[in-house]
Amino acid sequence: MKAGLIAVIGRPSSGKSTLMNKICGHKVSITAPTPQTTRNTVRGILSEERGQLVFLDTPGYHNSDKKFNRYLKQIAHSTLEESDVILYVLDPQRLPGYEETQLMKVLESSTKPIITAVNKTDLNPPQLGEVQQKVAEQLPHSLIYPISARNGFGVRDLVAGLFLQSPEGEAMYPQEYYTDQDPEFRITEIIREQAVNRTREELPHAVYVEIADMEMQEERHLLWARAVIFVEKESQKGMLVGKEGSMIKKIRVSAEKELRELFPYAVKLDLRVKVDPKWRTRDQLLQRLIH
Ligand SMILES: Nc1nc2c(ncn2[C@@H]2O[C@H](COP(=O)(O)OP(=O)(O)OP(=O)(O)O)[C@@H](O)[C@H]2O)c(=O)[nH]1
Ligand SMILES: [Mg+2]
Repeated sequence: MKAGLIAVIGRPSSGKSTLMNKICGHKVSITAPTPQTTRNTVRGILSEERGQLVFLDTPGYHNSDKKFNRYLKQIAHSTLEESDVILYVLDPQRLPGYEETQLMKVLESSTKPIITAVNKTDLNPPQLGEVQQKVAEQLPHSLIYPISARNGFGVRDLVAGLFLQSPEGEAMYPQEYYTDQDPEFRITEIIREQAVNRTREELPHAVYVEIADMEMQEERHLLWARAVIFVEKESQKGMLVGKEGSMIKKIRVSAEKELRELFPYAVKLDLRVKVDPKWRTRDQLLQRLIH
C-alpha cells in the first residue's frame, strides 16, 4: 500500500485548490478567480485500493515584503519540509516570470520528488509548449503532466504518477475521510467563498470570517451558527451588505445551500458584517488563520 503526503505548491490562482478538489472528488478547498484565496493549509484525502494520498493545499506563494504575505510564504516552506512528494501547479497562460522562476528555484533546491501539473490546458494557451520547455529546463528531475483541473483532462495519469512517487506505508486517515477540517472552519470558508465570488476586486483580501456562536439543534436536525464577516473599510461593508441587505442575503442563502451539500444536516446562518481596519496585521488573528 502506498501512503503519500503531497504538498500542492504554486503561484496564486494557478488552480491548486481546483485540482485538489477534482482529485479528491469533493469540494475540500474554496476557489475564486482572485489570487490568494487559500489562506490556511487545507488537507484533502484520496483513498483507493492502491493506497492513500493526503494533499496539502497551500496558499499561493507571493514574493512580497508585506507581513501578511510573509506568513503565507512561511507556510509554503514548512509544508515542503513535511511532505513526501511536491505537486507543482502552474498556469501556462503566460511565460514564467520572476516569481514563477523564484518558486522553481525553491522547489529545485528541495530533495523531494516533484511532479509538475501544467494546468488550464482547456484554455488552449498558445505558449503551452514553451512553458513546458522552461519547466523541463529549470526542474530537470520533474515529471510534467499537461492537465485541466476544470474538465479533468490528464488528471488520472497525474494521480497515477503521484502514487508511483509516494512511499509505501499505512493509511493516515480512515477510508471515508476526504478532509480533516472541522465544521467551524468549513462554514467560515464557504461564507468567505461566497463573499469573495459575489463582490468585486477590492474585497477578496479584505474579508475575514469568524464564527461568533454555534449551536447544534438536535431535534431540528440543524446546526445554527452566527458568523461575523470582518472587512477593513466602511465602504466594503456597504458592498457586502448591499442595497437593503440584498447582498448579504444572497451570500447567506447560497452559503447555506453549499453547506447543505457538505454536511449531513442543515446549517442555518446568521451573518453580521463588521469593520475592523486592523484585522490583517493583528498577529493573534493571523496565527488563528494559519492553524
Ligand atoms: N479554465 C480553467 N480555469 C481553471 C482551471 N483550474 C483552475 N481554474 C480557475 O482558476 C482560478 C483560480 O483557481 P484556484 O483553484 O482558486 O487557484 P489556487 O491556485 O488555489 O489559488 P490561491 O488559493 O489563491 O493560491 C479559479 O477561477 C478557477 O476556476 C482549469 O483547469 N481551467
Ligand atoms: Mg487555493
